[in-house]
Amino acid sequence: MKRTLTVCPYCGCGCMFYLVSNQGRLIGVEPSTTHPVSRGGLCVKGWNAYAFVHHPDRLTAPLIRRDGSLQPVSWDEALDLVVARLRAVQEKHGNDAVMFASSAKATNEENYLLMKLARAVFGTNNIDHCARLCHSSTVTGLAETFGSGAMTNSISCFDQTDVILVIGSNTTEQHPLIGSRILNAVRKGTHLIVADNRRIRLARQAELHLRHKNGSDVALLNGIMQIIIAEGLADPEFIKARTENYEALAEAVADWTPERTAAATGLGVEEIIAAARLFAGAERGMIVYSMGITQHSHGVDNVRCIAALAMLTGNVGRPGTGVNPLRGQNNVQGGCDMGALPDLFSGYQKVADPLVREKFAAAWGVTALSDKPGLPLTRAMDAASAGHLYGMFIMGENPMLSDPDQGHARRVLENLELLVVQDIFLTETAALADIVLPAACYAEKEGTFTNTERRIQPLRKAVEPPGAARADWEIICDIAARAGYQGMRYSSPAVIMNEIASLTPIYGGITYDRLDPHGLQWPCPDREHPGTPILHLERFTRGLGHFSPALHQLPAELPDDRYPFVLTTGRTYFHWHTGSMTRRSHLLDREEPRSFIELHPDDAARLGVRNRDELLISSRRGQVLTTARVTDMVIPGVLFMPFHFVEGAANALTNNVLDPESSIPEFKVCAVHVEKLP
Ligand SMILES: Nc1nc2c(c(=O)[nH]1)N[C@H]1C(S)=C(S)[C@@H](COP(=O)(O)OP(=O)(O)OC[C@H]3O[C@@H](n4cnc5c(=O)[nH]c(N)nc54)[C@H](O)[C@@H]3O)O[C@H]1N2
Ligand SMILES: Nc1nc2c(c(=O)[nH]1)N[C@H]1C(S)=C(S)[C@@H](COP(=O)(O)OP(=O)(O)OC[C@H]3O[C@@H](n4cnc5c(=O)[nH]c(N)nc54)[C@H](O)[C@@H]3O)O[C@H]1N2
Ligand code: SF4
Ligand SMILES: [Mo]
Repeated sequence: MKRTLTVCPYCGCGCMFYLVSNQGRLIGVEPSTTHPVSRGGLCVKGWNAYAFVHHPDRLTAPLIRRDGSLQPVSWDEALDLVVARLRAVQEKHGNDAVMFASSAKATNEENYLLMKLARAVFGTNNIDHCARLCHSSTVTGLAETFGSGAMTNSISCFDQTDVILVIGSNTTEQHPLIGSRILNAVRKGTHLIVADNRRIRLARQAELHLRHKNGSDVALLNGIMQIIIAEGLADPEFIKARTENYEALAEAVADWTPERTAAATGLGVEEIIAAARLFAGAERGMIVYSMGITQHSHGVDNVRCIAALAMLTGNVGRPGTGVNPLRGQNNVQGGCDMGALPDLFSGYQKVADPLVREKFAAAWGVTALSDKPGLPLTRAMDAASAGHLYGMFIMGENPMLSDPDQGHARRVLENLELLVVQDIFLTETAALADIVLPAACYAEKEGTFTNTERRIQPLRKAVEPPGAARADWEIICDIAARAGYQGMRYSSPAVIMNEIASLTPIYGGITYDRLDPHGLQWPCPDREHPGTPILHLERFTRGLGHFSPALHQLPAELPDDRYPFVLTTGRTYFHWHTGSMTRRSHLLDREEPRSFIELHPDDAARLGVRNRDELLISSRRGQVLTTARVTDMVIPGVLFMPFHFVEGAANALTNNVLDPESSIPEFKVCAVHVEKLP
C-alpha cells in the first residue's frame, strides 16, 4: 500500500489528503491531520475523490471525427491534425478566429502553458477560463477598489474574528471545510449574519438571517452603509488614513434610508438596522461572499459595495477581517494568477502595457506579442454566431452544461469549423468535438494548485494515467513543438514553475523545494520571503483604498404574467458542476441521483404540486423536465435549481445577459413558468 500526499481536485478550500493505492490502483483517501485547512477533516467529495479516477469511461486514446463518429487514433495523428487545423482556421479568418479555454481543474503550470501557447505560438490573446463565469466580477471590482482581486485574508482568520457576514455563499455545501470553521467560530461566540434568501445551513445558526430579494444586494449594502454613517459607527481614522473618495460614497448612500432599503429588498426596517449595528459594532468583521454576489448583470457593483462596507468599518488589513471572495474550483485562483485571461499575463500584468509585452516576448523568444485584448469566454459564443470566431480549443471545461442559454451554446459549438476538447471524460462538449485529447487527471501528474487563500500547493503523482492519456502540460508542449515553436521544452512541472517565477513577481519566490509540505501564500516575491497570509496590511495594493459607489439596478429579466417565478441556480453538496466526476462516483451519485427544483410550500399548494411531482419549467430560452422538491429552503416566488444534471439542465433556462464590465452571466436570476405534468 502506498500513500501519496496531494491536493483535493474539487473546491477552493484546497484540502490536502493522502491517496491510498495498492498495485497501481487507488483504493481510498485519508485526510492530512497537519494541513492548515483540512486539519484531519474532509468533506464527502474529498473522501470520494479517488472514485472517478479508474472509471471505465475515462478517455484512453485520442479521438478524431471520421464519417460522423469519433474514432481512436495515435497521438502523432491527432496532434498533427490539431496544429494543421488551427493553422488552417487562422489562415482563412485571422489569428483571432481561434479561442483557447483553459481549465481551473488543471495545474498552474498547465494554465501558464496554455496561455503561452495561445499568445506566443498562435498569436492571439483569446484565452480565458471558467473564472469568467464565476469571480470575474471580483477580479474587476476589487482591482478597482483595492488593487488586487483575491481573498484578502486567510482561512485561519475565521478563528480570530468577532462577526462574519456571509452574503451569497452557501459555505457549508460549497466550501465545506470553511463552512465548518465558521460553524465552529459561531459555537465559540462569533456573531453570524447571513444575507441569502435560501435557508442554507449557516442561516440556521445565524443571529440574523436576511432573506432579501434576489438581485437586491446593492440596495441592501447601500442601506446598511447609510445606517452606519448616520449612526456614527464608521471608522473615521481608517477612512482618513487609508482611503480616497469617501465623500462620493457618503453622498451616494445618503438617501438609502432604512425605509427605502426595506422597500427595495423586501426586508423589514428593523433587521436592516440590526445587521448594520451588529457588523459595524464589532472590533473585527469578516465578509464572505461568492456567486450570490458575483453572478449578476451588476455583479461588479455588488463587489464595489462589499469593498466599501469593509473599508467604511476599517475591516481590511488585520487578522479576522477582510473581503473574502471564496474561489470555487480547486485552481481557479491559479488560473487567474497564471494569466489565462484575455487582458492579463501571469501575475495580473497587463497586455495593454508595452513594457510587459516586451518582457514576455523576450523571455519567450518571439518578436512581438499581440496588443489586442482577447475575447472573454462568455462573449465567444456571440462572437462565433456573429462570424468572428471559428475555432475553439477547450481544455477541461464543459460549456455545453455550464454556459448560460444552452440552446445558443449548442448551436455555436456544433457550427464551429474546429472544436478540440482535452478532457478526462467524453463530456457533452467533447461529444461535439472534431478532435478529443485524453488527459491525465490530478492523481496521475505533478504540478501545483492555488487555493482560495492564495496558497500554492504541490500535487503528487499517485498512479499512472489510463491507456494513452497524458498530462495536460505534456500535450500542450507537444502541440507547441509540432507548431514549430522551440520555447516549450520542459523536463518536469518544477522547471515550468521556475519560468513562471522568473516572469511573475507575486510568484517570484516559488520553487518546488519550498512548497513541501503545505505550500506558500502569494505574494511571495523572492526566495527568502515567507509568503503573505493577509493582504493590504499597511497600504492597499493600489495605494489608497478607493470607494466606488454603486447605483441599485434590477436584474435584467424579472417575473411577469407569462413567466411568474424567479429562478436562481447553483449547486448541491454532493455534485460538482457538470457532474463529469461526481456523477461517476458511485456514493455521490447515489445520494443525489437526479435533477430537482426547490419550490416553497405556498407556491406548491397554489399549483397543486406535491413533493417528487414531475414539473416542466420553461423560460424564454428553453424548457426542462425536473422533479419538485417542496421546501422552505426558498421563499415564495423563488425557485432554486442546481445545474449538475444533463437530464434537466438548468442552463437550458438561464439568461445569457452579461455584466457590461466583467462579462459574467446573470446565472442567479431569470424568469420562468412552472407546469405540473399530468
Ligand atoms: N459541492 C460543490 N461545491 C462547489 C461547487 C460545486 O459544483 N459543488 N462549485 C465550486 C465553484 S466553481 C464555486 S464558484 C462555488 C460557488 O459557491 P456558492 O456561491 O456558495 O454556491 P451557489 O450555489 O452558486 O450560490 C450560493 C448562494 O447564492 C444565493 N443567491 C442567489 N441569488 C442571490 C442574490 O441575489 N443575493 C444573495 N446575497 N445571494 C443570492 C443562493 O441562494 C445560494 O445559496 O462553489 C464551489 N464549490
Ligand atoms: N446555471 C448556472 N451555471 C453555472 C453556474 C451557476 O451557478 N449556475 N456557475 C458557473 C461557475 S461559477 C463555474 S466555475 C462553471 C464551471 O463550469 P465548467 O468548468 O465547465 O465545469 P466543470 O464540470 O467543473 O468542468 C471541468 C471539466 O474538466 C475536466 N477535468 C477534470 N480534471 C481535469 C484535468 O486534469 N485535465 C483536463 N484536461 N480536464 C479535466 C472534467 O472532466 C470536466 O469536464 O459553471 C458555471 N455555470
Ligand atoms: S472542502 Fe473542498 S477541498 Fe476540502 S475535501 Fe471538500 S471538496 Fe475537497
Ligand atoms: Mo465557479
